[in-house]
Amino acid sequence: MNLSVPARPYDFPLDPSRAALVVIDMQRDFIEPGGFGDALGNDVSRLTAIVPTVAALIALFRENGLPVIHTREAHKPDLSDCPPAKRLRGKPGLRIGDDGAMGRILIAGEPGNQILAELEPADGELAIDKPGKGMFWATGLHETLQDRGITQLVFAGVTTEVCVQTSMREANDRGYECLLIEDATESYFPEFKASAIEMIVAQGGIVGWVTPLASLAQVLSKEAVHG
Ligand code: TIU
Repeated sequence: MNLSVPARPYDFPLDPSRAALVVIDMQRDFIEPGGFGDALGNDVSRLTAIVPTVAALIALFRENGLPVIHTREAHKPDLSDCPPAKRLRGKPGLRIGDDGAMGRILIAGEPGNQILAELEPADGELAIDKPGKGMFWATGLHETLQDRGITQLVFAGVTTEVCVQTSMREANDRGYECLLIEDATESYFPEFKASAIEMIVAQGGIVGWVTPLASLAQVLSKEAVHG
């Protein structure tokens, strides 16, 4: 049964039996002071501020028995999955694989690569390492979602215009309906977040739908109460 979630550019027809939440890259290196994002000169406080909202969104899915998927932007320690075109774009000393304040930058298993403790994946939840900006590139995630009958993806995480938007666009091309929770995503650049949201909902929802957590929570909480 579809539930109508108030959203832009029009109501999102949520089918809880086919939906999953995807939390993109809420990892220490992008969000915590002293991490990679901070070292690049970004204001990480903008990203830290959404953590309670992302936690509430995850809790909403868990309470409703709906799947939650987590991603990390992570490369293998030997960098065999990091093309030079990606690695060499960074500043020397602050490149992927270099030693940072929280271990090697964007390398799987390093302290900075961990998802924030407050948002830790629960037992049984899928947590995938992705070497690209998008969550489908070199991850096998599409096949996993198809096996589970998932056709709708609700998005949260960072950053809005980079890994979140790329993942939504990749999802579009694979046939998923995408809903972005606007207060559970953030960018280091407020104007980029605002532009990304407008790009997503433009032209009748060319990339997908956007709504605040409260709109989704109101609909899903009613569903949890009334079944
Ligand atoms: N996760 C993600 O968005 N990776 C980035 O590198 N984002 C930036 O905005 N730099």
